[in-house]
Amino acid sequence: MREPQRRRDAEGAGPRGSGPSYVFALCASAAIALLSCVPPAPAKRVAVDFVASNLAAPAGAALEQACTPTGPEMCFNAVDDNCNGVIDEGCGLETGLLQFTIAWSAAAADVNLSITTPGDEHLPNGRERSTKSGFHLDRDCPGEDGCGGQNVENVYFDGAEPPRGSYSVDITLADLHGAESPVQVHFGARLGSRTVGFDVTLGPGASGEDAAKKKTFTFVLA
Ligand SMILES: [Ca+2]
Ligand SMILES: [Ca+2]
Repeated sequence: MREPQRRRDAEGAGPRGSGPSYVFALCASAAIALLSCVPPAPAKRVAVDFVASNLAAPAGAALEQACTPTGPEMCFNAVDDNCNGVIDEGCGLETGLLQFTIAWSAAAADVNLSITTPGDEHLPNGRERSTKSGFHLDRDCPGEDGCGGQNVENVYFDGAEPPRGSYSVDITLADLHGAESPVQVHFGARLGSRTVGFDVTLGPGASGEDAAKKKTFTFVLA
């Protein structure tokens, strides 16, 4: 007698679980999810009247200068996946004519992104996260900036005329905090209407030398 009872329950569960309303709800939520992960309209092509040259990746890193679209934009990987000229758009990161982004998956590791502008401004500078010329650090991970285990740091320029001259962008391993060494970091840069990037590994190195904890990207804006 127990067997038919169980079967009836199972049959009863079927229509509730796979009926039209369930399918509709599934489609609706899928549609909403799709909407929220579709990137906003392609970045507006803004007039860029500067040229970035002398791009130099750190020793041992291969600079990717040609963007190859791989699909919709993915968040928090510091890659311009859809090659629209903006890194991680639609993910809550700010962007501008210049944008520098690092992403790393070692949750505990503290990696810092910092830049030195042609006017010898340093960002960040102590607790200061903006420069007079218009650069801002909009995320500091890991920490209280909504990192949620997806470590990203992002610097962007919010004006129309970025300072001309030599830039230096440092990627520094501040503290492993128990993470395995070396730490893999992806760096992406938006330079006007194009994006470039490279992968680096940061670690204390066999002899503990500091050089292996800091990698630098340089370029000149003219
Ligand atoms: Ca993009
Ligand atoms: Ca991305």
